[in-house]
Amino acid sequence: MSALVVIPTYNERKNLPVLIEGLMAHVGVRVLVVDDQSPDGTGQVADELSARFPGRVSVLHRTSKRGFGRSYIDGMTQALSEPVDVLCQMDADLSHDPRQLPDLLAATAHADVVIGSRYVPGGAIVNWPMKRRVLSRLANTYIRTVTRLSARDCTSGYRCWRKSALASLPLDEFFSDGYSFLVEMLFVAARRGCRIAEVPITFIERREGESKVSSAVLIESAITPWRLIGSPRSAQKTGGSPR
Ligand SMILES: Nc1nc2c(ncn2[C@@H]2O[C@H](COP(=O)(O)OP(=O)(O)OP(=O)(O)O)[C@@H](O)[C@H]2O)c(=O)[nH]1
Ligand SMILES: [Mg+2]
Repeated sequence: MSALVVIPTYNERKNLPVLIEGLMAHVGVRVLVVDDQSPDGTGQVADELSARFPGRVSVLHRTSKRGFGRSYIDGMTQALSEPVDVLCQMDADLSHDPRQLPDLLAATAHADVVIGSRYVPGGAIVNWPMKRRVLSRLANTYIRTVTRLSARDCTSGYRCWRKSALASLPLDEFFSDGYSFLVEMLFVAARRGCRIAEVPITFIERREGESKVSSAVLIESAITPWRLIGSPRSAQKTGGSPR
């Protein structure tokens, strides 16, 4: 099975080489780094990694407005033009362990979308303060209640998609950017009949660099579930698999 992992980066120069090395240990795995002109020079570090792993690591240097969701839209659009079976998403901050990627990839045999989940049996979170744990739990309960999504971890950014499932999403119509971009992807996928599975992961709090979660991102997250159920897309129930 071939896989392409799309990784958005903003100021991750210390984390990215460790992550890429971990991913390169897996046969058939390639990486597309999507950098937003990081002031700390992550883009250059990514170029160096691309030279070190030719044909396996490529870099998209974005020059338009910075954004997590926007980076994924551009990265996924480029990735969809590549001949791969599975497209993956993960953070660059080493919160998502590259050693767990094979578990997610294997689960795509029976699902269109596989979530690396903190909230299924076997899942765990390392080094998060109680406040952060409570916030994440509350966010997931809120999202699940409003949107009726059944996944336990709707905000996890560690995911693998069968190419056909990702290709069926109208990425250019997405309106959200922060965490809620992840929720929007899942919501639209569920409405389109994608089969969603979760496999346990151990999420580790970042040790290097800074979180980019802002109050604007949190406000967007509170509004997005309502916006999703009110949008015409929520009526789209095509049924069956998108393949
Ligand atoms: N290209 C790009 N990447 C971004 C942007 N904002 C965040 N990222 C990347 O998206 C990933 C997730 O961002 P984090 O800051 O770790 O946010 P988070 O994981 O939601 O929050 P924490 O749990 O606090 O770390 C990381 O790889 C970031 O470098 C952005 O504006 N552009
Ligand atoms: Mg993070």
